[in-house]
Amino acid sequence: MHFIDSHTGGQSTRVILDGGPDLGQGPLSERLAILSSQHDVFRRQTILEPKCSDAMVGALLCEPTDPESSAGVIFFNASGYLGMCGHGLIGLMVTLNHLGLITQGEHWIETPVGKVKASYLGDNKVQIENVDSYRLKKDVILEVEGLGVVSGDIAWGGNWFFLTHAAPCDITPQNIPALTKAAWAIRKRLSRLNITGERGAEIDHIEFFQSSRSPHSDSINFVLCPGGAYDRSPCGTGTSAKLACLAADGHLKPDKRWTQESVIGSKFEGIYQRSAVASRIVPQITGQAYVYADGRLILDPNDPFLHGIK
Ligand code: PYC
Repeated sequence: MHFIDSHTGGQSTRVILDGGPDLGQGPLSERLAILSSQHDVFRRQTILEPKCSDAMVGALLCEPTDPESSAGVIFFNASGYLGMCGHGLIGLMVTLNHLGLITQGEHWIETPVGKVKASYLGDNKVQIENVDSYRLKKDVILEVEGLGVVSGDIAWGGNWFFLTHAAPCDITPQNIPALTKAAWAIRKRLSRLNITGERGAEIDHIEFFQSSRSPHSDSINFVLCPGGAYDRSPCGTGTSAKLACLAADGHLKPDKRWTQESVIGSKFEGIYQRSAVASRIVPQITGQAYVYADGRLILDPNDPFLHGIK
């Protein structure tokens, strides 16, 4: 299997270019259902240790259904599948440009949660127009062991997020273990209380915020991803969910720039327009990615960890 690795603001993406299972020609949501129900071994072989790491997001490149689209993609990680992935899409676009498969300008990329417009701007820079994003619930109150009362918003930005200012400590690289533990406790509490996104969807991303220490960004975040790894980037879908909350509260006007900084100091620029659907926004996220590896995965049937370390 030919793969290309890149990172977007420090968060890695492994694009698998060939060798994936036959998923048919249906919409990407249907192909994701086939991949997860019949070929999950593909995910485990390509993203779990020892071939990869918990923090990485995999991106299976697929033929699009519409000839007007440049590509289709299914995102996955060490614990399962993602509807959309902002940093991953930026990584995919830079990878496709690196391979000479796309040029500068606008492209449509098909994902399991809808078609996303992505523009390659040159100099490793990509702007994505994410799926419609919205806040589902404001000020959800939880009692969380070790943290006390926590209040946060539930929002959709291509994945489901619980966004809160209730970080137990400063959002700094030194505090990543404490932030991870606290975010995990919130996630477990949400699940125990059966607090979900729409149609019972699990809220599998927890996002802490605090005001920025620098004049070059508006806010710093820490995002816990579904498998327990933290997002090194400011999280494209998480920034979209944040913009949806800011818009719903009237704290950010359409077309006004928001700079989101990650716990390791990388940045995404976000702006939004109002969607045609009431109470929803169309977020645009801009970031940069860098390709750092081009290789082949070898699947040796004698390898005792061929299917990854669970
Ligand atoms: O950038 O949307 C994102 C993302 C989701 C999980 C990791 N990164």
